[in-house]
Amino acid sequence: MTRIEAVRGDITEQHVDAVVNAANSSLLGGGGVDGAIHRKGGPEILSACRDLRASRYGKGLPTGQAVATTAGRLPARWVIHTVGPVWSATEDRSALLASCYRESLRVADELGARTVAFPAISTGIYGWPMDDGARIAVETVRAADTAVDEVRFVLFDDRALTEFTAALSTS
Ligand code: AR6
Repeated sequence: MTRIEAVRGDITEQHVDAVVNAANSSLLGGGGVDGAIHRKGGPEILSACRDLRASRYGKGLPTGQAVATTAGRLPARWVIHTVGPVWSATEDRSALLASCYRESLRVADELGARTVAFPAISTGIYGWPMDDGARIAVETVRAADTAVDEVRFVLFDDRALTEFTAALSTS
C-alpha cells in the first residue's frame, strides 16, 4: 500500500529516493521545476541527459514517458524526468498526463526507489488547470501497481496544495 501525501515546498529540497522532473522532450533543461533541478543539482544531471539524447532518445523523450538520471548534488538519489502534455482546450490529453505519473512510478520501481516526490506536472508553463491536474495525479497514483512506499506531492503554492488536498480527500 502506497502512502500518499501533499505538502507545500520545493521539489529540489526533498529527502526522498527520487524526485520527478517536469521536463521537456529535449531533456536539456528549461524553466520552472526543470530549471530549479538543473540549477541546484549541478552539471552532472545535464551531462547524463545529454548521454540519453546521444543514445536511447535521439529524437527526445516522448510526452508521457519517463527516464532516470543521477540527481547530482540534490539530496535525492535519482531524478526521474518525464514530459507532461501541454494543456489543450480542444483536445483531451489527460491520458498522457496520467501516463507521466504511471511511467515515473514504473521507473522508480525499476530503480528500487521507495520514496518519490512529484511536482504538479504540466500545471505551470504547460498551462494545465490545477484542479484537473491534481485529480489526475491523485487518481493515477492511487491506481498504480507499484512497490513505492511513499508518494509525496510537493506543491509550490497554497492554491496547488489546496487542490491536491481536496483531490486526496475524495475517495
Ligand atoms: N518545486 C515544486 N514545484 C515547483 C517548483 C519547485 N521548485 N517550481 C515550480 N513549481 P513547470 P510544466 C510548480 O512549469 O507545466 C519547463 O521549462 C509550478 O508552480 O515546472 O510541466 C520544462 O523544461 C507548477 O505548479 O512544469 C518544460 O518546457 C508545477 O510546478 C515546461 O517547463 C509545474 O510547473 C514544463 O511545464
